[in-house]
Amino acid sequence: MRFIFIGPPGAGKGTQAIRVAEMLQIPHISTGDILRQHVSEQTSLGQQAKVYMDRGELVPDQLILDMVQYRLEQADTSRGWILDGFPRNVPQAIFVEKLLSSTSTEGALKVINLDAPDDEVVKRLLARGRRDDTEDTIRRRLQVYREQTTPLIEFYNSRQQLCQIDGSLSMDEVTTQLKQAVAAV
Ligand code: B4P
Repeated sequence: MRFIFIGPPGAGKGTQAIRVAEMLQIPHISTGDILRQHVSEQTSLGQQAKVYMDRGELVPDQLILDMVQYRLEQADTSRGWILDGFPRNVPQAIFVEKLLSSTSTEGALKVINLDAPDDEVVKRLLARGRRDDTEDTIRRRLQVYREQTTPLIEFYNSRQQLCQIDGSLSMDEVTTQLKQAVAAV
């Protein structure tokens, strides 16, 4: 069981990925969380990543790809995983595709596109108030999402791996829809 959660910042990827991972008993792997851990521990990666995260930009692929590969090689991933916030651009998606074709893990890849309107996600993120949740940074993250991440919708749709979920509903309503989508895999 392998799932990728994509969608604009604040659509609920992290919120829902935690719930689905617990339900399926597979690890929830959030590149945002791993990066924030590096930032708080002031590792070399964290110090480099922080500059981009504070601006609402994507952290460069050369920093992200090794980090993800290392995480996916851990023993707890043998039954599957949920990738939350990765891939975020086409080169990262091609990296996942190559990684999967070189491993023997069984099971289909399903990509959940959790979408929500800009006004709704801005409202949610301002209420959350994380250090990168200022109005300017949120607007920049939404712009980066439109430019670099939305091409993944067609990338995965053309591979018949995409499932659309309405992230503007309440948290529990979204979870109900996700449970149905996951059961259908
Ligand atoms: P992320 O940590 O992935 O941040 P995000 O997109 O803002 O989080 P998410 O969308 O999961 O938030 P959620 O909806 O759960 O990335 C942060 C930064 O890290 C990026 O800007 C980038 O710099 C870097 N980065 C991460 N991955 C990268 C990659 N692959 N490549 C390069 N750079 C990368 O939660 C939002 C809020 O909404 C919460 O407060 C929640 O309670 C609320 N909420 C959720 N669902 C709701 C609902 N249905 N109704 C009402 N409120 C809801």
